[in-house]
Amino acid sequence: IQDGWFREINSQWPGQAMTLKVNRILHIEKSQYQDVLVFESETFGNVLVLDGVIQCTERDEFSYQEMIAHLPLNSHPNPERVLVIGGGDGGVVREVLKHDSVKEVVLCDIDEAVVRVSKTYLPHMSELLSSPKVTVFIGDGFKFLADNEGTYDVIITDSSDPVGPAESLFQKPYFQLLHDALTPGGSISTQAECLWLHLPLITELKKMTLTIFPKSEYAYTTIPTYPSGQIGFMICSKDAGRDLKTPLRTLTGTRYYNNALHSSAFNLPEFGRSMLEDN
Ligand code: AAT
Repeated sequence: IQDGWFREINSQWPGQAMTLKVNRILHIEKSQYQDVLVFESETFGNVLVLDGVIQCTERDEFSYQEMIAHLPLNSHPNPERVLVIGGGDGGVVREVLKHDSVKEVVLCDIDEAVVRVSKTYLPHMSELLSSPKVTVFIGDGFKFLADNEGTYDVIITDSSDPVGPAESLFQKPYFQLLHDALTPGGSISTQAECLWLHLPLITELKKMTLTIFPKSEYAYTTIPTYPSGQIGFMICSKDAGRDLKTPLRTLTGTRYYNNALHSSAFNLPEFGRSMLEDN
């Protein structure tokens, strides 16, 4: 933070940086895993930053949390048990609970500090972490999966970028664990970065996931405070016949997601489509 502005300078997006005006700093801490910062911004509400990277703001978080959750859930015929890896702010759990079929949600974030500060400074995201349907587990998602085979209908990986504690969550052994932790016909979604910045990474993710899952697609959302204003997800299913692009139910209470957008989120601009589909 310099002269009252936070700048997101990082080698993962060289030569550019989102800048937000700071009203006041609410919390600074060095946790066991990362630098944790929460500030009140002038126009985006409270902002959570880990290792200098924006994780969410109160104003635009819904576009990411809704899409990463509803794309896999609303294309699954009957999601009952759901696991969220990362996402300690609770925003994705809030979205998962909008599905009436869901009986149980487990959240596994590596860092208790994220859950703790979110309960204080991001109440609209964290409030449903106390729901009787929700269990919060603090630990590494990679290890958690290895202990829970054949258990979940949908697993959502709401993870930070592949530099830091989330590095392993972008690699093949993790996707094999995800596959094995699903029930038959289960689906996953994972945070899969930005078309404008990370096309080689996304291309690799698509190729790698197709060696494990019969179905794998990249879909995206728009969001002002993530790098380049766009972020996507790998959506994969164990069921070769699953149509991931067609929503099966109509949800109420969303602000970004709707059924038309569900299908169109898979339509990529030509520079992305040709890399991902023609290779
Ligand atoms: N919904 C907010 C968006 C996030 S949060 C990412 C979360 O992943 C953090 O709370 C972090 O503590 C957690 N995390 C990181 N590594 C692991 C791990 N190995 N196991 C479990 N949880 C982990 C993502 C923001 C994306 C930013 C885009 N630039």
